[in-house]
Amino acid sequence: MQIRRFIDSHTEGEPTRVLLAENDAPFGATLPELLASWSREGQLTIPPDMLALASNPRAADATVCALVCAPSSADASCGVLFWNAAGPLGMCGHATIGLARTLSWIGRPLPPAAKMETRVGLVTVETLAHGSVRFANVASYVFARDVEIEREHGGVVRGDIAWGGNWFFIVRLDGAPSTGKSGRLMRSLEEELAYANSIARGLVRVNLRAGPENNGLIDHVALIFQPSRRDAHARNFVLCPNGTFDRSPCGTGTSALLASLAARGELAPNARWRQESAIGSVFEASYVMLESNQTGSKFAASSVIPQITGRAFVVAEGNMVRDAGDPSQGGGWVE
Ligand code: PYC
Repeated sequence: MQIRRFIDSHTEGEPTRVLLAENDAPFGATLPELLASWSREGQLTIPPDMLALASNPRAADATVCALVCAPSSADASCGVLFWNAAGPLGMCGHATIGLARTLSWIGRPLPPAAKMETRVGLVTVETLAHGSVRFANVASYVFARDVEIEREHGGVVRGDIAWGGNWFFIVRLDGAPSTGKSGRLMRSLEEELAYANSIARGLVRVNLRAGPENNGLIDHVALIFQPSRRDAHARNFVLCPNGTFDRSPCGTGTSALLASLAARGELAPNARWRQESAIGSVFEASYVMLESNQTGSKFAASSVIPQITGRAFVVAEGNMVRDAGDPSQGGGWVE
């Protein structure tokens, strides 16, 4: 697959790069066809030249690519595959918002209550005024509560493992009732990055796995703090598998937190939750309980459907240039 056209946006500070075929059309392959062609022995691997589109020197290192393709389901408007420099993501909330905004910007707005097919399920997307987009995420749930992990270099942290379209290890540092401790504010980005990394390495060391989705890989860490804004309920710092932190409040991370709050009886269905990000931007969120007729063996009894609203802004568009002499074209810098 040759990628030329790209459109860059940011959602509450976090970059998205939308990849389209010629004439701004979706790529012709359906999402399952694309997944099959990029999978070996059931393992999805993003080709190196595609990973290269989400990393230095072609993109900011926090970039998530959103490749738009044909849906396989009749009730979906498009399919989308998300990845960052480290590999495929399941869902990506900020990039869903960025994609919807980008499609409006190129004159191909999604229909009202459009369904988008992702590799982990259908999401429903609503384009609102002033750059805002709302989406209803895939069913989100808590896999395990109060799991203790030894951090790299020592010290034990306790967290919930929850699915929000990616797997998260959620560490509450906000002094919520469930922790019984007084909370704290976020420290510097460098300190929280080091702290989150020590937890991520602790998870890898014990090879802790979650439920069946995405092979149970717990590849995101969400630290939850007291908010710095009076109009937010909590602030987060989300470490992504590419080693960067999410500048937005993280759509899938907020979804996982909502599932945890719901499971702990700390947030009622339909109650408003304002999630502040590491850089101070905000998503507005709420959840409904998953209707019982949607409950299958795949979902825990207390699954929720999170609904998240944020703003995205298009910042650049262009064409990728391939130079056969460029040592970085296959990803990274290859001597
Ligand atoms: O918004 O879900 C999200 C997300 C995941 C990784 C980066 N952003």
